[in-house]
Amino acid sequence: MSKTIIVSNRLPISLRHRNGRFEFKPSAGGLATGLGSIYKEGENIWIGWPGNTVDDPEQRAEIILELHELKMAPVFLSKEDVEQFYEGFSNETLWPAFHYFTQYMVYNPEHWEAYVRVNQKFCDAILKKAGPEDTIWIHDYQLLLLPQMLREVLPNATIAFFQHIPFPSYEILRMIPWRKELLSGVCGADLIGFHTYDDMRHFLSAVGRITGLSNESGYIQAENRIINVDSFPMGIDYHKFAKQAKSKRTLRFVEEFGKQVEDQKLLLTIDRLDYSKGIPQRIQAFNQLLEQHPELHGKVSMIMIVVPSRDKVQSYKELKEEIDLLVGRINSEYSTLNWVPVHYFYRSFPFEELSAFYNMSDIALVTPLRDGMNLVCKEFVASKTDQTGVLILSEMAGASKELQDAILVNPNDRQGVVDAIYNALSMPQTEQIARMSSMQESLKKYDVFQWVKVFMDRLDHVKQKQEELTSKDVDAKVMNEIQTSFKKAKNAILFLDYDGTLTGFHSDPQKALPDTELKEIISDLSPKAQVVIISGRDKDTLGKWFEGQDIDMIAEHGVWVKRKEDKKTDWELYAEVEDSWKDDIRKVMEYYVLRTPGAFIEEKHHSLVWHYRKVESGLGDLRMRELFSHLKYMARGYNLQVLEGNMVLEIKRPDINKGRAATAMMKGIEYDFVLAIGDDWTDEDTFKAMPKNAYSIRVGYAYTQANYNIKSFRQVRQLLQKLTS
Ligand code: GDG
Repeated sequence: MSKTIIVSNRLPISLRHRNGRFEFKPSAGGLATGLGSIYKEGENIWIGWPGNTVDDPEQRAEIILELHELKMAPVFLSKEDVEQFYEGFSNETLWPAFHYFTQYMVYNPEHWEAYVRVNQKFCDAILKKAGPEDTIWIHDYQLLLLPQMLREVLPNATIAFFQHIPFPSYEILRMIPWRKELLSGVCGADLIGFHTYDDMRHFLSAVGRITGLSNESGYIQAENRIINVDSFPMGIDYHKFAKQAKSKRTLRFVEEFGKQVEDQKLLLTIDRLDYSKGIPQRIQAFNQLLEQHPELHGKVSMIMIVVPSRDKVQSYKELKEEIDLLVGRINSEYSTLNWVPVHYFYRSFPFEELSAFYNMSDIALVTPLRDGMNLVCKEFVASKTDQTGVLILSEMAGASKELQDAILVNPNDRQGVVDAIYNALSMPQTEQIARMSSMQESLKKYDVFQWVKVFMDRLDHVKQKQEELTSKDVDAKVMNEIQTSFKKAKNAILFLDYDGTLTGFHSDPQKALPDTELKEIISDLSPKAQVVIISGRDKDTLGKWFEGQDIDMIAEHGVWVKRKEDKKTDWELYAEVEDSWKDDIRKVMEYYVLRTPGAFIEEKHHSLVWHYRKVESGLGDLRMRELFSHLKYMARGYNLQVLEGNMVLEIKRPDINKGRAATAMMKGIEYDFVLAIGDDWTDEDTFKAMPKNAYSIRVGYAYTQANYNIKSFRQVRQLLQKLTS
């Protein structure tokens, strides 16, 4: 039976040295809770680093056994791995880049090498456990290369990836020298998830620009399969927080802490020490509030919990010093004998105490400068069981997309944050309850268990979709069948499209000329079958490229034909063409060329084509859409058809197409073998026109009228070589 393997940099436990021995401390994090329903089932397992270095082989063996009992398997990292892969590339290159802190980015090739090496270590550890049919769900930015590493060894495995931190705009990503490797690494997955739509859209745009893989509605068309990219906002274990907030233990802490702060209004902030969390800016906003509102002195204080993190990294050390200084300054300026403005804790608290802080605080001030999701704000809302309290939330946190009933602030707008705190302090209770209950409803519904379920369902859906598309794959069996049938045939005809079918695309269309291999394939085939090159290209180009070959050619989607028997005669017009419409349309197209550097017009006998392959990605699509609607409007008057192709927009008469030309070519002749291969919508007309017994094949994995799909032009060449082998 197939199993599910969860993979993350850290296992949901921490391994600690104590008195020469090791002990495990389980993590109660949101992810561990949500995924508990998966990895604890059946043969499933969680693979990751236990969080400490272990060099002694005996100790390692002992740890493996103990973790096995907990349904986990360790990936051991050396001290150097931790420094270069984790602290280095992950936290000094990817983390700052993905949170838009480019000033902290380190570009160190040794760190990159370690990143590749450690991703490979994870891959090896997984391969020891994984079978070809297993599902592997990889988490987060430390393991971006892993999906593709696994895909290469397990081509049919179900691989999913979820990124917990933001995905930045292409402009930031492209600063990383290894951006292409990183993106190709993630694209080894079948499903790629982010917290928000913005992250997903940034990812798709970067993939398009850097790897050249295009997408439609979140589906990336990779060479041999589709990949789905979607947003899955992560929830929390709502009931755990709601229940804990009402528990006796927590209420006892609430009472105890309450005595110390008396009837002051409390502002709560909880973060891991990180520059992305905007901690200094928050202290400054609180300082400004006290400056502007002396009437609040002694009546409001801030509980600030900062959980130690990454304190070996220089930028984190500096941040810690800055926070210490700011807290010192505000407290020394405003404190009285019975009031301290900021209660600052640089440590973490047990869950019951954390819950007490959530429960007793009037306001949660969650103002990261950038945050993938942020669970603290959700935990605060779930813990407010009497529905009073106000959440102030940064627009830069993924959670702000869901929690629209919070007071949303721009963390860089200090006065805006000050005003938000002031408004929160004076918000009527009825409004607090209305906002809080609405947020609670949503968090209850989309909790972490729902998040896991929706993600897993989506993964099934992608696999099914892939299967539908590959069920028509030209595999070895189909290849043999086509070969046998070809060998038996007495009168065979092959309709072969050119660009994307017999050869790849080139940024300059005139440079995509046939190479020696292709010419040989055609020469080998032509004595044994009627070979028809059926293309949208103009007749002069086709004529020049296939000069001397014993083949038929149909150019411009069926406007022109050149038969092999009349080698000397010129091209024959296959369709009468009326082209008085061209002047008006050309003028419009020229206007769009002037506005779009890189665009150009190609004039064919029966059509005009607007090319945007060389236009800056994004701008090309935008202009094409504009031109499309413009031309569509004009096309009605002339009875023309506007069609979107591969980086082109073509306007032509609707009754001229490849299907019509192919039918005319076969008229009155009995063929006992018919094969048609093409890669885009213009070839769909050919496929539709084929007789029942024909083999029709579409290159790529798009939905098609053809009987089969084939991976790429390379496989087309293999198939054609096989016919004559
Ligand atoms: C990454 C992304 C995304 C904090 N202090 C204590 C404590 N915590 C717990 C909180 C919360 C968790 O730590 C922090 O979660 P966040 O979501 O805020 O932040 P990251 O750790 O940076 O997580 C983030 C997340 O992944 C999930 O996808 O939301 O954007 O950066 O659960 O409760 N827990 C205890 N004591 C503390 O003192 N027990």
